[in-house]
Order: sequence, then structure tokens, then C-alpha cells
Amino acid sequence: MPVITAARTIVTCPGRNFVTLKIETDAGISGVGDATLNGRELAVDAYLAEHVIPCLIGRDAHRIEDIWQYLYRGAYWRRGPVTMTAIAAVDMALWDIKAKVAGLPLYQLLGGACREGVMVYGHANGETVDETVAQAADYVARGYKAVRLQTAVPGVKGTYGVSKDKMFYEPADAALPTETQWATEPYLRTAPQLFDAAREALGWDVHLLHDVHHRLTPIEAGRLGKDLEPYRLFWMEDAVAAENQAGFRLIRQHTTTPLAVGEVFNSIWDCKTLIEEQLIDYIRATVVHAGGITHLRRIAALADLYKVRTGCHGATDLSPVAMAAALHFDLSIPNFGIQEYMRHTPETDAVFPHAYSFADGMMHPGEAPGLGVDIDEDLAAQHPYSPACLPVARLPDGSMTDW
Ligand code: CS2
Ligand code: MG
Repeated sequence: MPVITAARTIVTCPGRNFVTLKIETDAGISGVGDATLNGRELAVDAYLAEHVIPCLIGRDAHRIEDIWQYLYRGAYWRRGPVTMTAIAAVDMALWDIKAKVAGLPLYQLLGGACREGVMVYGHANGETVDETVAQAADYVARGYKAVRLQTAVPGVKGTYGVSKDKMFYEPADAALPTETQWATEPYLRTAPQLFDAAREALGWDVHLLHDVHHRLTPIEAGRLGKDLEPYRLFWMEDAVAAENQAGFRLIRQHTTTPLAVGEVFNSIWDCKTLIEEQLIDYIRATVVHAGGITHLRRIAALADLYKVRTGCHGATDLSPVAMAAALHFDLSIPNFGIQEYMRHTPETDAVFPHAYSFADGMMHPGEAPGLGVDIDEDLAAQHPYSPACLPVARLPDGSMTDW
């Protein structure tokens, strides 16, 4: 059995901050886990260094479930994004080690492949409807079968999802929160116009997705879902802030537009009602923020009972380590829906050499033993941490709303 002899975090900023956990064993085999929580990276780094790593030394690296239970039940102050991201990083690294010892790509240890590849979606965005639709056409030309569309809302400065650099959207743009604006009424008018133009230009063979990003009330979400029904969206994401899972009952009563939620969820308890009452169609929880592969498999298994499919979050603030782990997970579960793939910059990819690949709208984790990803620590050291956090949003009257 491989005994854990050391573990450390590597904080690096190749264009944006990432935290990576590396666990080493007496078998000379190490594993990596993503521990990145956008805007709260140092909180997870400290949690790992102070409260997790000292407990790992000397343990059997093969005891993934026991270590997960130890870190979850032993935390006392259980759940929450920082704790569950730290547990996730350990979990990913231990699965990486186990698969390397077996000499197999991780998905083979998770039951093997349920599909030939993983359908992904890219992010098209623009300052105008025309610019956004043109961006989406470019993704289709690159072979994407699914595209998320986000367009600027007239009169609303800094609309979510619209980036200066079209291929890469990074919202954590300042050491202190950037103040952005939000106004619901012009947004509710603009979104249907966007998808009407998109269907006109792109046709019906491409999946179209949209992220509301927690901005509406349940009845407003019901209205938007109804207005978008003619355009047959693949999903409408994060229609409302989802602390109130029961609020989705109201949305469900008003629209058949498929609903996705959960990128900010960190445990099965955040989505149990949503899944059991079939209030959503896709669960967006991820390997890096929802306790790792071990816990995300539990969420997927519950979802499968109720015909809810996965649609894991995959923004650029989830590192290539998380992307690799997600692809092994996506390949191995029966109720996979879609995987977000925002593509990392070449600078980030250089720090995290990986085996996963994209072709014709699909991705595959590759056949390398383990996760098939690593971190180049020398290169990582050349990119020191740079404080950055997510924006906040205010309504026209100046009151806070949900970013
Ligand atoms: C978005 C993200 O990708 C998505 O669906 O919700 O861009 C999200 O805003 C960031 O990951 C937050 O760090
Ligand atoms: Mg989102």
C-alpha cells in the first residue's frame, strides 16, 4: 500500500490564480488535485496547510473513502465551499495515485467508459446580439455542438459573461470587487431577442445554452423560461440564487425550458430537494467544489434516479487538473449531460501539461495512467499569486443584488 509521506499546495497565477495540491507517497507515486476557489484561493490554501495536510501524513493513500469521511465528519464545521474544495483536492489526488498504481486512466477505475466522448459547450459573448451570434457561429465552425450565449444588456455596464477577450472570460478582475450594474427589465427584453437571432442564424442543429447567473426572482425566471421556449434551449442556468431549492417549484410551474443549477453547490444536501422533486434537469456541481470525485459520484447517482443529468461547471477558474478529473467522471457515469469547456489560455496549459483533448465538439481524458495531468512546478513558480476577486452587482437604485 502507498503511504502518504508528504503533501503541499502550489499557488500559481499563469494569467489567473490556481491552487494545486500535490500528495507524495513512499511508492514514489504522487497525485494532484485542484483546490482553486475563485477569489478565495488563499482560504483553501490555508485550510489545506493548517487543517488537512498534517492529518494525511502516514495514511494509506488507497483509503480514499476513509480519508474522505475523516476530513468531512472530522471537520465538525462541515460543508461549505472552502472545506469541500479542500476535501475535493485531496480526493482528486488520491484517485490520481490509485489509478497510477493500477496503471490505468482513472475512468477505468470508475467503471469504464459509458460513451465514446464527452460533449462540451463553449462560451460565445459580445457587446451586441449580432456580435454574440457571430461568435457562436465561430464556435460551430470550430466543431462545437453546443454554445452558451451571453450578450451585453443595453444600458447595463459590465453585463455578466461579456468579456473583452472573447475566447477567455475571467471575471475575477481586481484585488477588490469590481462594482458592476444589473437591471432586470432590459435583460428580460434582450435575452429572447438574442436567441431569436441565434436560431435564425445558426439553425436548430446546435445546442444553445444561457446563464442567468442568479439574477432573477422565481416568477421572473418563469417569465424568461416561457419567453425562451420557442428557441428550444438546451438549458437556462442559475435562473435564481438557489439557496431556496423550493423556489424552483414556482419556475417549473411556468416553463418547460430545461433548468440547470449547482456550480456554487458544495454538497449533495444543496441539491437533494431539487433532484428528488425533479425541479431541475441538469446538476452543475463540480469535482473541485463539491468534495471531489467520491462525492460527485454520489450526487450523480442520486440524480440518475430522477432522470436528472450532469452538466459540470468548467469555467477557466477551474484548473486543468479539475478539467481532467471532470472528464474521467463525465466518461464514466450513465447520466452525463454536457461539460462546460471554457478553454484555458496557452499560458495556463503550459503550467498544467495534460492528456485530455478536444475534437469535433467532444473531449476525452486520454489514456494516461491516473488523471493524465500534472503541474510543472518550475513554471508555476514563475507566476506568483496575484490578488483577484469576483465582482459585485448593484441595481439601478444602488442596492446590492446577486452577481
Ligand atoms: C459561470 C462562471 O461558467 C459559468 O457558468 O457561472 O463564469 C462563473 O461566473 C465563474 O466560474 C465564477 O468564478
Ligand atoms: Mg454559471
